[in-house]
Amino acid sequence: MESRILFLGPVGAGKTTAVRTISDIEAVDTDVQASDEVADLKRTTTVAMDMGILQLSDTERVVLYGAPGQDRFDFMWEILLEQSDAVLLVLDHSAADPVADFRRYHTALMQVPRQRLPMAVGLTHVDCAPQLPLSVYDDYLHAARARCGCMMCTPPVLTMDTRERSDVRAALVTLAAMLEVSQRLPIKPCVA
Ligand SMILES: Nc1nc2c(ncn2[C@@H]2O[C@H](COP(=O)(O)OP(=O)(O)OP(=O)(O)O)[C@@H](O)[C@H]2O)c(=O)[nH]1
Ligand SMILES: [Mg+2]
Repeated sequence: MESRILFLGPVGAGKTTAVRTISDIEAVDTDVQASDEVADLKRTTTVAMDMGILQLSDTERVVLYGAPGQDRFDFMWEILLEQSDAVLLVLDHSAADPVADFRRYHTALMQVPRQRLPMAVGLTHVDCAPQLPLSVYDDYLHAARARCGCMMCTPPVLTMDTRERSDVRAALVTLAAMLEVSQRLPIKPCVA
């Protein structure tokens, strides 16, 4: 059996790192030297996609896709979402306005055709913003839950350092459980 997970989120959140960290094969990436404002953040950036494979057993594997974070490549989202069974929204908690990033990506994901994909949020770089409590996302999540409490509209939020295999694995286990539930209990159309 094969499941396909997409890592999606802003530039520098850690999507390529996550795919590299957990993949059992050498991950394929399309990173190039960063230019413009991205170069201030990091050396390279993804321009098309990342791909890796996590082999769980002889018959079970997870195909891992990483999307590019730059807005100018956002046409890739829909192509990759079409190929995916579940999404991990990877957000940099130390970014200038991580709650706005959460709102922007979550709202966009709710609007794409395969909007009912199981989704979880992985907050990275928490170590870089020790002063910022994780409760900053509460108001947004409470408002989302008031509109619709289904597991896609109100996704579980985890912290992760994408350089750590155990953290990436924990996020994938969460998504695998959500996928299993969504396959056994078809999700009712939600109101959001
Ligand atoms: N301090 C810290 N660094 C992290 C953490 N997670 C990832 N990183 C680092 O942050 C950087 C993330 O870079 P990428 O993985 O290329 O980011 P990306 O999301 O693929 O970015 P684009 O392809 O440009 O959209 C890497 O240098 C990682 O080593 C974390 O939790 N804490
Ligand atoms: Mg990348």
